[in-house]
Amino acid sequence: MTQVPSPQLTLPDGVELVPGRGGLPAVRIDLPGCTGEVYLQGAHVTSWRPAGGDVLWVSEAAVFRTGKAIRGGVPICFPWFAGGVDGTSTPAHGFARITEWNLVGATVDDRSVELKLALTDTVDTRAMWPHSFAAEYGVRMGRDELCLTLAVTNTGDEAFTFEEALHSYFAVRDIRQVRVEGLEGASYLNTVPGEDAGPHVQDDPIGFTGETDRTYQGTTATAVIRDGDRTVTVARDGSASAVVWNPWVAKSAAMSDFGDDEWTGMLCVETANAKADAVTLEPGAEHTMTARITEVDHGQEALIGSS
Ligand code: TA6
Repeated sequence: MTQVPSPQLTLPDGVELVPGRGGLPAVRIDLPGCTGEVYLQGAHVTSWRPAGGDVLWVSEAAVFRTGKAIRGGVPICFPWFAGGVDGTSTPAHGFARITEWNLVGATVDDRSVELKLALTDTVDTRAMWPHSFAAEYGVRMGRDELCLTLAVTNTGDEAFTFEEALHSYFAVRDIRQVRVEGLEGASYLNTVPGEDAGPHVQDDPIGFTGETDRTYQGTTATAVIRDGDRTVTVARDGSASAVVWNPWVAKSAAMSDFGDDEWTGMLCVETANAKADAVTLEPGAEHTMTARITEVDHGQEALIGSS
């Protein structure tokens, strides 16, 4: 069923609901300070362009089809991460990213747009995960920051435990030159097949010399992506896990919706509560997780400064 904004919802100037790629409904944002795009399927932010290029990365081979996760942007992983705590849950990363959310709010101020999208349990979701819930996703997009907030409420009469992740794909110039700072001292699990799972402690800033797939646990630290003269910052509230992923050569080639040579231009730094950091909600309780993403392009700043 193709969603339409809630009947009483009037979209402000600069915000329109359009047929996106593959005909999937998308909210297109065009403000003086930034442009962006959010698909109703998965409440999936696929673009945030505050000034120069897109801060987010989407594969050229991404498939835009009902029920297929979009390869890139910010997929919402809920109510489990990967295969879930026991590794057997399907679909991978939960059903939220392949289910259509309702657009329930859209407001614009002089600096940003705020969208509200909602997802509640259905007979289909209960068949996969037998719990009643209400999820609300806030997307605040402006020139200075992309702020994503996922609030989950237990609307049932029994406690439930869930995992969640804002699985952010960031565009980088060359992953081999990138460093991620801020997670030093944090413990992580290594999920690269065939490697020592750990736990390990992150001693230094993270560099990339091969497939990297790490779930940092018990850390609320801000991650800082150093990409040449660009800095992308991922600050987290209500999140105790951070996931860092680059598929490198072999895994990129093994994914049909990921170009074989695209691995050099992307990096996932995800805001999450996964594995040991899964969240338990009593009936009526709510949990909120927020990612606050900023980008500074020092080269662009210098250019503007010199003009
Ligand atoms: O977040 C890292 C990860 O769990 C990797 O192991 C890899 O599977 C990635 O997510 C992408 O998962 P997807 O289901 O979108 O192909």
